[in-house]
Amino acid sequence: MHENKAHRAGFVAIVGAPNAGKSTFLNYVLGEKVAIVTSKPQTTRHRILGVMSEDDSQLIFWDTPGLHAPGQALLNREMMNRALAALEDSDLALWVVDGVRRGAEHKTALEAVAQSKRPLVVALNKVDAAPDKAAILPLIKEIEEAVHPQVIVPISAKTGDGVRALLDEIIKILPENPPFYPGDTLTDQPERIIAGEMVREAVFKLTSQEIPYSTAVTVDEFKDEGGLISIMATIHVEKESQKGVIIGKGGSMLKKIGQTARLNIERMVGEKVFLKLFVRTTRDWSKKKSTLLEFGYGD
Ligand SMILES: Nc1nc2c(ncn2[C@@H]2O[C@H](COP(=O)(O)OP(=O)(O)OP(=O)(O)O)[C@@H](O)[C@H]2O)c(=O)[nH]1
Ligand SMILES: [Mg+2]
Repeated sequence: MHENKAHRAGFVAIVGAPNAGKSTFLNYVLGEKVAIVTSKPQTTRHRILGVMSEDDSQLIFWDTPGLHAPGQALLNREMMNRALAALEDSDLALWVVDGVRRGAEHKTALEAVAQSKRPLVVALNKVDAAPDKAAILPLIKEIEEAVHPQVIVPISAKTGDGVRALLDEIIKILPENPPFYPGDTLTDQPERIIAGEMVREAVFKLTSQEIPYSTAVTVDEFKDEGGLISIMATIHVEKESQKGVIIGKGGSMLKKIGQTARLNIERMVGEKVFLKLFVRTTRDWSKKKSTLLEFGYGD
């Protein structure tokens, strides 16, 4: 720590519509994959803490589920509650906006950040994919007029473009505080939980329609056997017919899911992994408080 410069630290809630790139942003700033990322909306289901420590600052991020109109499903209401609670618990709201494509949820997100009393910073994401850079100027103006953020920074969470400038703007706003976490803290997610998430990510990437949204993963065993991590996990679906889709013809889909997840888990733990997957029908798990709790989606 430099003696002549105050140390700043605080909690930053990363909020925004589903698929805006919130988890991609968190992984980029941490330099590690702690949150799963897919091209499908509503990938993130709970809040994930990520800590970035520098000499004079500590940014404590909450990655959150995408803000959306939750409808009837209990899981989706829990997801919205997670995101709004993170906003509530933060010193600053970082609203991640998809700079290329905005769906109906853009308005839901806008309303939530407009209601929040936290200082607001906007990251206009995916500028690497914007076909016409000039087209983002009207969007910047629109957001400025609607929510009066302290600053709007165009970024690419994928390439890292603009991210340093964004972090510096955030640090300027954070209160003077000593660090809240030891400098080597990265996340509150144990490897065991991230491993389960990586199985869920593989399901999201390899299946379609309602299947990803009907899936939850529990890790039944996570054992370090000296040079080999042995993991047993269960993929829960809501209906018997979905079980067949996850298993696939002659077990081919389950095999693909397992291979995809295993490679990611091995990258994370830096060791060989043995991954055994089971598939189980837990009828209507996303609609019942008890199973949501059991699968880690409740309070
Ligand atoms: N081209 C481009 N794609 C991006 C960028 N950031 C994220 N993406 C892609 O956008 C998709 C969604 O990214 P996520 O990080 O999962 O988005 P999210 O906001 O966490 O989504 P939810 O968890 O569903 O709310 C993925 O396919 C990412 O690869 C970016 O800066 N540029
Ligand atoms: Mg996410």
